[in-house]
Amino acid sequence: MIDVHCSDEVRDTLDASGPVVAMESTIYSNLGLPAPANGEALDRCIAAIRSQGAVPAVTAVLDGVVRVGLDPSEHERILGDARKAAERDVPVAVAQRWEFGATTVSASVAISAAAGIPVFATGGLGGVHRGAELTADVSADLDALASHRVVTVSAGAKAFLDLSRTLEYLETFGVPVLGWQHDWFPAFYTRSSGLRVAHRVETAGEVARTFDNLTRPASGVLVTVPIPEQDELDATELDRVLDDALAECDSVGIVGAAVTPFVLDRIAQATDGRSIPANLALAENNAGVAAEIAVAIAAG
Ligand code: PSU
Ligand code: MN
Repeated sequence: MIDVHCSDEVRDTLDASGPVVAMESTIYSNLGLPAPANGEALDRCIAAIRSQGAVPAVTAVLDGVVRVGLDPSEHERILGDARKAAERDVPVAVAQRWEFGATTVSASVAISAAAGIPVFATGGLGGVHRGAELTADVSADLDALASHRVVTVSAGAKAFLDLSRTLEYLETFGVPVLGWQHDWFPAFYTRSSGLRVAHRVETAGEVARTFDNLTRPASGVLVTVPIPEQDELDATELDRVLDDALAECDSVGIVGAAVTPFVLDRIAQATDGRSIPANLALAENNAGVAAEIAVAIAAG
C-alpha cells in the first residue's frame, strides 16, 4: 500500500488527535491558477487554516515521495510545472519518481485517508462532464469521495460540469452532500446552481457528527460552501463564457484530463482575469470552513 511521508508538525498534531486540514496541489500549480495568483492562493489558504487553530497539510508527490505537509521553503516547487496526478496516477508517480506530481481532489482525498487526516479543503470538485452520456468523462474525484473516509469541503463542483448529474452520482454512491449555511448546490464562481442540496447544515458540529455516523467503513462527506457574496461573478455572463469555452474544447479536440486546465484558462481570459480573484476568495473561504470542521472533529 501507499507510503505517505508526513511533516513533523502534521505527524505530531495527528498523534495528539489535533486538527489538520489536507490541501491539494493542482490548483496552485501551472495546471490551476496563473502566477502570481497561485502563490497568493496558497498563502491565503494556509493562513485561513492556521487562523482557526488547525494545521495545514499540502499534499504532493515530490521526487517520487508522497508528501503531506510541506516546509514553506518547498512551496516554490508546487507553484511550478506539474504533472497532474489523480488518484490512479499516484502509484505511478511514486514508481517513476516524478519530480512534481500535482494532486487533484481524488489523489488528495486518497492521501488524506492514508495519512489519517479527516478533512480536506479544495476549490471546486471535478464531476460529471456535460456530454458524459457519450464521452463517459466522470471525474475520479466522485469515486474518491465515495471510497475514502474524508470530509471534502468545496465550493460545489466546477460550473462547466453537468451539475445535476454530478449530484445524482453522489446520491447513488452514498455520499452525503451538506450545504454549508445554504440550501443550494453552489456553482463555484456563483452561489447557486439552482439545484438544491440534500441537506443544509449550520455548524461544524453537525458535520462532525455526520462524519462520526457514516454507515460505510470507507466513504466520505461533501460539504459545499458558496463563494462569499461580494466575490461572486455574474451568472449570465459566466454561462456565455462557459458555453464558448466548451465549444472551443470540442472543436480543438481537447479531451480527458486536459479539459479542466484548458477550460479554466479560457474562463480567466474571457472574464479579463476576474475569475481569478473569485477563485482565490472561494478557496480561502473553504479552507477556513474546513479548519472549523477539523477543530470540531478533533474536539469530538
Ligand atoms: N478546480 C479549479 N482548478 C483546478 C481543479 C479544480 O478551480 O485545477 C482541479 C482539481 O484538482 C480537480 C481536478 O480535482 O481539477 C479535476 O480534474 P478532472 O476533471 O480531470 O478529474
Ligand atoms: Mn475527466
